[in-house]
Amino acid sequence: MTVLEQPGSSRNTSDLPGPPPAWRPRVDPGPLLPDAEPYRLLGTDAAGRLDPGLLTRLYAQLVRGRRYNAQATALTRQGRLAVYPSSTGQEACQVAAALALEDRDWLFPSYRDTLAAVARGLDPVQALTLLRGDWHTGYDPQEHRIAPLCTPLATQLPHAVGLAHAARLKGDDVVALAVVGDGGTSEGDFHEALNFAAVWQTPVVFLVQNNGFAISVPLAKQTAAPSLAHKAVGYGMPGRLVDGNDAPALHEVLTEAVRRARGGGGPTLVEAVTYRIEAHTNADDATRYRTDSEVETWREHDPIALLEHELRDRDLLTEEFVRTTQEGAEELAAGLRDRMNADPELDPMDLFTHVFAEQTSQLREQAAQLRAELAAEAAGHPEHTEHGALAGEPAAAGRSAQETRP
Ligand SMILES: Cc1ncc(C[n+]2csc(CCOP(=O)(O)OP(=O)(O)O)c2C)c(N)n1
Repeated sequence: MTVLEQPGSSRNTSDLPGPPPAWRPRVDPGPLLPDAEPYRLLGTDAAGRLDPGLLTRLYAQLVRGRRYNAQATALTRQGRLAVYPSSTGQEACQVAAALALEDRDWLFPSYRDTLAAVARGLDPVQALTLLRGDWHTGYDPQEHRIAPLCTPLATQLPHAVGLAHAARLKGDDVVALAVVGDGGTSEGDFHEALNFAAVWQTPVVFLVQNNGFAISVPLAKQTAAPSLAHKAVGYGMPGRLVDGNDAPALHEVLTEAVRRARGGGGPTLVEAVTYRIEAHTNADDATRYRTDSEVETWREHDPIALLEHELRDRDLLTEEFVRTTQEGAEELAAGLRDRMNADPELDPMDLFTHVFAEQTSQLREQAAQLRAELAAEAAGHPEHTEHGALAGEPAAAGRSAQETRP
């Protein structure tokens, strides 16, 4: 029985002529509906068929990912990283997304998804460059097929759809996978992207990382939908509800969605149910809006522990494997620490490039003023920079050159 045939759907029968038959739904919504419960593999009979190579690969990436998150968070405390939205507890989403893609595909991440970029092979320092406060994205998106990390919520979704649509028009065999948070699903860009993708059967996969919160806003205040995966049905694409801490389950669902998209089957919306173990960023105090006991219940559903259980059951968690995995993770953290502790070489004049293709007269004036200040400082004439201006020029709102420098 499909949803259209359910009892009660005939309650509107009337003797009067109805709308012409052309109104009829063109799609049976039944097959688009997500499972009632998040899809899982670990701890089920189906886990036995999982390839040991995939399981160990996922595990090694999860362990590296957790260490990467811990190191990046530590760098914020040491003043080496301006801000870090940690994906601790969400590593399975990050890793499964990266591993579901082929080299030729594109990843469209948000600010929380630097680990997905690293798991896809990006240099961890390059992945953190923007969050360090630099003016550029830190890597060449074309080279890595990773779009810039998006801070404006959900804007990466129409970008992903546009790229995937263009690729299909050109005959390129490319799929775009875009990652968005639960809060991002309330944005207009989410609606526009999903609607366009479904109408045009664009080869794109939308991964919603439902980590329970949009900063302090819990999911219950974000949406009244039965689940975020249900939103897919309204657009005419399949919705999949998955345990986002079950790395093999999410990897399987995303791989299948990518395959479907590549084969011309159109987009899929995947909701991964997970939890943000850390605060929103280092600038947030999560104790103000959630309890420690809630966090504890999610620690008991930890993605690494879940996978460890399966590996142990199958004698795949050998001492040698655990040791080399941990050593690899420590090596990644040490490299990140060393390289992020080196001062970046900044040219203050970069402030004026990449703003307008053609400079405005005000910016040209300000650039000339800064150039003169820098030259005076380099020549050892601090009196020229004391008021942020050369003699005879207006002071820069009473601030010293030191203060106005990035
Ligand atoms: C268009 C827009 N509106 C508001 C913000 C401010 N903001 C930054 S993060 C955030 C919460 C996002 O939550 P969610 O989408 O669930 O992602 P998460 O941070 O949990 O990964 C908000 C509202 C923004 N960055 N962009």
